[in-house]
Amino acid sequence: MAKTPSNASTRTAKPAPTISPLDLAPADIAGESPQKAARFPSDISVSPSFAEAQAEGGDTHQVAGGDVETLTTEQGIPVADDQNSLKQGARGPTLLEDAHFRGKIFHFDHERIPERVVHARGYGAHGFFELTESLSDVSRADVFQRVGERTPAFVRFSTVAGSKGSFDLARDVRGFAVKLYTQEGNWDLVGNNIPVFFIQDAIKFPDLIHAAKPEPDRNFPQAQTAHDNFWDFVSLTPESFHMIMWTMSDRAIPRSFRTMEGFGVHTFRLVNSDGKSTFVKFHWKPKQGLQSVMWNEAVKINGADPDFHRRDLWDAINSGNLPEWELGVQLFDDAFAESFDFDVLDATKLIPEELVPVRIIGRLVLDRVVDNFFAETEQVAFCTQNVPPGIDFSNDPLLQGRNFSYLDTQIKRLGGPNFTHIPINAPKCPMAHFQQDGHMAMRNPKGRANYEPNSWGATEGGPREDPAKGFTSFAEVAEGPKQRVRSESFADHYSQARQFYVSQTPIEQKHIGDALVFELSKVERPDIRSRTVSHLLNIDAGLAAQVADGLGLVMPAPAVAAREPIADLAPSDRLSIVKNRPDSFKGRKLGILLTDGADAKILAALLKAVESEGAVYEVVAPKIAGVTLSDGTTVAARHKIDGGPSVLFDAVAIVIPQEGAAMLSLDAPAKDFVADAFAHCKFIGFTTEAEVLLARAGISVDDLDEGCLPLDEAADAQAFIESCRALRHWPRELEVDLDARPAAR
Ligand code: HDE
Repeated sequence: MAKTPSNASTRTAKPAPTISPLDLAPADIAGESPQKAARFPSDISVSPSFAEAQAEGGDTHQVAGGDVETLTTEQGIPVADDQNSLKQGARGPTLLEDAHFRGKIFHFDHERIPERVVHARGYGAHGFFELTESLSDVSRADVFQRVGERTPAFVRFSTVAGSKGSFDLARDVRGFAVKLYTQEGNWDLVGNNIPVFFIQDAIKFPDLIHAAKPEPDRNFPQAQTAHDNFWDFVSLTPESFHMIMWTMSDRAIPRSFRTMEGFGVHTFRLVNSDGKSTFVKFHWKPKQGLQSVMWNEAVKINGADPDFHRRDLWDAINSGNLPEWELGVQLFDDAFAESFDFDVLDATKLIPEELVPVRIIGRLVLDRVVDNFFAETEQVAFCTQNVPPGIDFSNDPLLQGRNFSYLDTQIKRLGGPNFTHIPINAPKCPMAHFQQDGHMAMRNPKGRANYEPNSWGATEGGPREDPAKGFTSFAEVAEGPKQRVRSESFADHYSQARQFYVSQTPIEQKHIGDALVFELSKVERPDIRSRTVSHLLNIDAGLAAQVADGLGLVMPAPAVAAREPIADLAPSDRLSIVKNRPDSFKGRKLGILLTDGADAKILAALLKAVESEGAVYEVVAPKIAGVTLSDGTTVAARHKIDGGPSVLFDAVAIVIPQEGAAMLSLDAPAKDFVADAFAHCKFIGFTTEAEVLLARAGISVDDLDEGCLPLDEAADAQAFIESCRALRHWPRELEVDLDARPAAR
């Protein structure tokens, strides 16, 4: 249970140790800020009244001594006064001689580095990869040899279109970039949370990204594809429609980084010690299960907590609720590749798990947040071409293009060729080479020999190549005329888009249709809307009808397909989120709305049930100081009601007495709390007295469904939390949404 509010304020020079939000009393959360401590030194001359005012406010100036480090310049020179620049007289000009002042401002002026052109907004964490099944039969990669061995990892999740300061719940693809510091060099698996991509050839990437980003004349909209340029481009690029089905699905609005799958997307190769190659697709499967939010919810989360995903990851790791994924591989040979309906080199296609099962070979656990966001998350440099011996590329033209782009982009962003000297990018295995000098060189080769071959002998001559251990490319034979061409085998653009759509549950299909209607309703040009729907006709007539109806559009003719789509590909259950949800509320968050006089026994039972489920909770109350329960004990709040809307929680419990219900019935944010939880199909537990509030929020007794559970007595708490395992009560959506199609019922 949360603690009683504490008035103790801590003032230390070092940041306080990280603690779970559940452990925080309101005073901690409000943050008696350490920065406050050192604003004015005691020895500067300010008018007595001002100095007195500061003293009364409790400001103290902390100087070095005891445990406190001495502040220095970047040259290591101790600093005596960091509050005042050097002046000629108290009111005179600032002197150029003030090296500390100039050094500090100079460094500040250069604090920003260019943000990533794509995937600018991201969040990273450290962890490890542990091999659970050897892959030594198909790959010589050191990381795949010894079961039980752990390899350090750094993972960065991201959105694609938004800038660095954009919000987390954009409808967008999520980056899922993993750096494994293996004993034979860094392996960067720079993937996404969607297994296919918009385009087939890297030469179209700048066009795709230009079209998705804010339009160049007006510089909006930020972090969204709901605008003319994006839909203009994709509606002229039919190969994008499989990916469009995914980005319009709930995959593009995940509940958490922890509840997303990750995919290497391209076909790669594994190569064993005999030089034999096996094709591979990589999958990360979240142990937390798949889960997304609803679009209306996403829009509101972006306002209530733009950092929703990064905060979730930070809190989960710091509270010991360690996010975990399994690494799976789909292995196949040339014979399968030739028999498959599509080209395995085409990144707009996936291989259904029903055709090639995913073999689980390891697990990835994130167990440590970064010490410093800039040093680690911002400076981490992923490069698709970083693969150790035993892993190799296929000829996927998208992957081939990426292998150029990532190195190039790091040089621009990190300022020179020595970005591997930055700790987050440095391999954790021995390194020896003759590359030298350049900006910010940290570790030039020692000794006299900086070239090879040389005759300085084994100890002084430096490193030598190792034909047996070193990286050798798979000896694939490439032939054919030099030409700019798209392979005929890439020509089918709609069949897998349909397969994805028919693999969804009705409610997920509805969400795809709703998302298309939403996005296209933001498109100003009717011809672009119409052209988009003409492609949908090649995917599913029902979907096209839903979208045309939602837009009030006369149905266009179907787009001309480069190849006749296959209409009867078997549905794949693995492609649905709802079919792959966990049967647990573990790691999810319950929002508990309390007012003074709330039933202490019901609350205690609720917290016990939450704890035994492995879930977490946060208290929402009229005042941040918290509430006094029916038994006189006090409970701290995590949020004031308007700062903790129900969109921040997976389910809500409303534990309020009669007076509280009467009071909250007059409060718009409290009514929104309830109405949104209901509209977003959340499980709602409520005391009988809370019915007044529910009614005022527009939920009458007749509206109450199986997702609304009574909390009349302590014994009801367990059943309520067990119901929450279903995560959402989806049947409700068909009752509360005007856009609900009869087809979805
Ligand atoms: Fe990227 N991509 N990309 N991409 N990508 C970048 O590299 C690029 C593609 C992905 O957290 C950039 O360091 C091209 C597919 C992730 O730091 C840049 C093409 C997939 C991240 C770049 C693609 C991705 C990036 C920008 C078409 C999923 C973030 C900054 C051929 C498999 C990594 C940077 C991080 C970042 C280029 C397509 C995933 C510009 C040219 C497909 C997760 O180099």
